[in-house]
Amino acid sequence: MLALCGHPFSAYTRKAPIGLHALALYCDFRVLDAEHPEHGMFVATQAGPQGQFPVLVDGARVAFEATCVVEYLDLHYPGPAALIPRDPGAARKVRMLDRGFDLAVMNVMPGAVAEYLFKSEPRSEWYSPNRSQRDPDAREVAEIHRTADSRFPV
Ligand SMILES: N[C@@H](CCC(=O)N[C@@H](CS)C(=O)NCC(=O)O)C(=O)O
Repeated sequence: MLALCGHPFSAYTRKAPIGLHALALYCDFRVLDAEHPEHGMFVATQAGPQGQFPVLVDGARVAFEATCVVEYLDLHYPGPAALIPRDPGAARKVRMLDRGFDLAVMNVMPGAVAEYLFKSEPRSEWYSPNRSQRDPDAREVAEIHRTADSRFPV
């Protein structure tokens, strides 16, 4: 049985199910939260050096990195439509787009989310339930959007 460890508010966790849906695969969702510390412990200790999510669990095998989860599904559970083009040249273009979005856009957007949700505190404190909330810094958010737009104009 397939299981996906992640959190519904995590954009990368949202990316992995695109492959699951496209291939019509059922997957158990293991949410990382205070009520399921074993899920967080699994991700932190068994699934990649960074302990990040999403993580796909397939029996004894795990796949981490959202892109690799999609590739894993395409490889092991191929459907009628390929998730990654079979033609190597076309696949390269898709991978470049994927890397471009992840490394040029997705890496700056969490700053905007953090502005809305949290004070500008050290990362380790983002998850503190005792943090106080405030209005986002509009200048900071605008700067983040400008950066993302300039890197990947759409
Ligand atoms: N490069 C990773 C990034 C995953 C990522 O940043 N996950 C975030 C949640 S969206 C995370 O694990 N944050 C907690 C942490 O970094 O400790 C991927 O593509 O899956």
